Amino acid sequence: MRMDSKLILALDETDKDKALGIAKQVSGIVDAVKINWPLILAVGPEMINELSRTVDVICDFKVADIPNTVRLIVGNAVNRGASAVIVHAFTGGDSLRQAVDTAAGRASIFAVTEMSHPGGAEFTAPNAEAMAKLGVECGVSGFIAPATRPDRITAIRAIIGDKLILSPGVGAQGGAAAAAIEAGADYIIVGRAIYQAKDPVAVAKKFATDIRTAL
Ligand code: 3DU
Repeated sequence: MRMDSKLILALDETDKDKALGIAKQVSGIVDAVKINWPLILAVGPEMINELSRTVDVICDFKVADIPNTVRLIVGNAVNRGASAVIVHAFTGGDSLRQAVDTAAGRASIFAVTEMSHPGGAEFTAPNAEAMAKLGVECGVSGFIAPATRPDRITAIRAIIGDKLILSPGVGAQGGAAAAAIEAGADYIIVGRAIYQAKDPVAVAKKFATDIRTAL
């Protein structure tokens, strides 16, 4: 995954033509496109193949299952062209290791520590540090940490050394790109603020500028 703008588009648009159009428009600005169940369920898993021909695709499947099912999900996503897959860390070391082994250098595995919405403070936040430690032991490439609580990005950074932090929660959820970068995030994930904008290119450029300025 390249590291130019450090901006990742969360493409939760469920109309196929609109989704492909926005991805094409911003593909020169963002470093990757993250896709999630809304787009996969509305359009189909071939979106992974299609998008990955022109841009790095992160499959945000938040995989949370037994190792065998993790293997099947991660393997299918990677075979379709995913550059990275997001998994939950709370499933434990065997499932996390299985994700890393299945990706086997062909793709990155990012583990969710603490979720960005208010409910993320209930169960994920109190366990985030332990999940980050486990993720490091299991060899994941990086972590998902909340831009809505920048201090928590800093707490995770203190545990994971130079592993990557991808940070959602900017824009529609109220977080700010600059604050997340200053707290230690490597990439900012932005969805609705870009794909629902009248001018997604202008908004993406603005976020890229915010990130560059904060570095
Ligand atoms: O709120 P936005 O529209 O910018 O989208 C954020 C995306 O990141 C969306 O796909 C959501 O499912 C994902 N995400 C979080 O927002 C928060 C997390 O803790 C993990 C993933």
